[in-house]
Amino acid sequence: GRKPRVAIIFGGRSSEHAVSCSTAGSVLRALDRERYDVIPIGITMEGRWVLEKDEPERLAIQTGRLPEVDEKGTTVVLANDHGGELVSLDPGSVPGTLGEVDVVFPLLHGPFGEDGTLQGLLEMADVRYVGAGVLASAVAMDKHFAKLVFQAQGFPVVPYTLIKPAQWEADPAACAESVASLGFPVFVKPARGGSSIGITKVTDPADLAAAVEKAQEFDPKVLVEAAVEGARELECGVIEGLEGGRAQASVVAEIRYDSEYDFYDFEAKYLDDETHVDLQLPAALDEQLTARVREFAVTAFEALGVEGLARVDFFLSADGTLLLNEINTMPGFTPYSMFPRMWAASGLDYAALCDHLIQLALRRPTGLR
Ligand code: G1L
Repeated sequence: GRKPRVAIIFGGRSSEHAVSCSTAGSVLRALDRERYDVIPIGITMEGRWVLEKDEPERLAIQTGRLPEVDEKGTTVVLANDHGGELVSLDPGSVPGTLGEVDVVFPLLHGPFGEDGTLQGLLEMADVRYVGAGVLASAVAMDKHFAKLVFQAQGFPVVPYTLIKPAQWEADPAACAESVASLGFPVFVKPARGGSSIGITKVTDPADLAAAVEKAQEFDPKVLVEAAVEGARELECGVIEGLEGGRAQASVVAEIRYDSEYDFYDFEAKYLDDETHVDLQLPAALDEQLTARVREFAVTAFEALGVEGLARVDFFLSADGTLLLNEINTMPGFTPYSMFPRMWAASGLDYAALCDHLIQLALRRPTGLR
């Protein structure tokens, strides 16, 4: 038969537009054209869907230039494999015809992409897609709801308090008091945000208000988390098995920070020339602890009902307790990002990883599952 048609969707109305474009460049480069017909679809900063040229090089991040979806591209419409039209997001223009798409590889960050909205659109249109479904995407995206679900399922999490905009406005002193009960330092975070944007470590209570207001620029809902003293930060990659077997865990990695960086923030990740993080791959852990982390990662993946892939992040406290910090259903996905690197170290290289994810998506039924 014909080759499966894979639509890579990237860009989007997000602060991480350029990261998404560059990730799409890597995925485009990795896909075997003997096996797949590849359709690159960009979403412009304004939200228009356009057909992009298949030029991975153009999408790479180069010094002095951030890649971006071409505003002048032809508006596109997707169709599912039985002729149904997905959506015309730009009703004013005459769309180009794309034909059928067998599977979508969504490379979008933040609101309208990572949070389950694109997944919902694809579900309604009967189009298969790579990665987590609506519910798992939405829950994983919202650090507050993720914690509620983790706690309800008995996973230990880092103590936290939530600050909603109305509470902050009505009684900042009460909010500060509930934060103080966590003990300082704390991390102040937008509840729904990727890549550590808007996060501040607060050591002095006097700096709390500024940190909350900064986080509120990215999300009205703000989460304040205790800093776990002496904790090590561990990550594990999980992918669904091909033959319906249990999900698989990658080797475990540890992240350590240069003293001037308190956490793996956006700047440390993407903007600085030098690396301020020390990644240990595999992490120096004994066999038993490694096994515990991997087992825990798979259990958490299954408990949240994630499909496809996720990066599961932990804290290992000084007394040996493993705390579940985050499940990221759309982890950094360039060949240099943690998730692909953990899988490469586990014997699955970037191209094989992309291929595995597409095969999983192609085999997945549409509708309730
Ligand atoms: F489709 C997958 F595999 F589920 C997927 C989708 C998106 C994996 C990883 C990502 N990651 C990203 O899109 C990003 C973090 C690079 C955003 Cl720009």
